[in-house]
Amino acid sequence: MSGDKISLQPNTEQFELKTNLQPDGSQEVRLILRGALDRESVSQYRLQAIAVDGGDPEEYGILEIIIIVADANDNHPVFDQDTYEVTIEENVPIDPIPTETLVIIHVDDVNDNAPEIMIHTLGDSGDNEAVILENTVSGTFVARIVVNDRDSDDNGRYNCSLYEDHFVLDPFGSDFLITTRGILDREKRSKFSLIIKCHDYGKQALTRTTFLQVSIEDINDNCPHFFILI
Ligand SMILES: [Ca+2]
Ligand SMILES: [Ca+2]
Ligand SMILES: [Ca+2]
Ligand SMILES: [Ca+2]
Repeated sequence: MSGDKISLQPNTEQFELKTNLQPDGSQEVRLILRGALDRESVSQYRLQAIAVDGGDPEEYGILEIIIIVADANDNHPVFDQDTYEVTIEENVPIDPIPTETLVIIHVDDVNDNAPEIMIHTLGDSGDNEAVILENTVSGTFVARIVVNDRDSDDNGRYNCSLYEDHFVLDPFGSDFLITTRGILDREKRSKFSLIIKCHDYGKQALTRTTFLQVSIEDINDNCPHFFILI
């Protein structure tokens, strides 16, 4: 290749040819790598080293150069799905997720809320106090119990109970109603303190207890008695 002009085709940023004239007049040709290769961008280069002599007519020779870029483990793990779904329990701190992909996190419910109990009574007596007249029929409305449990599924399902012989608690839709059982006589007993207990159905069930004061209002149902002292 003495006296030849050698060029590389096509021109690339990555490669160039360097020629060194040897003592015997020949040229040593080296292919020099100028820039970093990225196999993920270009995995193969097809180049031609074209040598042209100085003759007339010019003669030329072509050397095909195929460069195959070997893989280096220079990438983070590649996700083979667009989205990943993982399940964690709520209330657990989430570690940073160390790569760029869409992660959908389903939060498993933990039973961390006890049922909340709200009592609605008639009149102005206040929510934890009901007033009913004595002698009203059995089944008279005393209070409506509204329960809310912020958890989901069984952790958020609930039931309530009431232990008091003179009153009964029944489901009413998702609420509960407290009504009288039998006829109440103020002259026998004028106040009741009802204990309402609600629990959820979580594996570790949570309960909440609240109280309702029921006052029995007097009506004039007793005639005066005469005591004759002899
Ligand atoms: Ca919860
Ligand atoms: Ca709950
Ligand atoms: Ca009475
Ligand atoms: Ca009375």
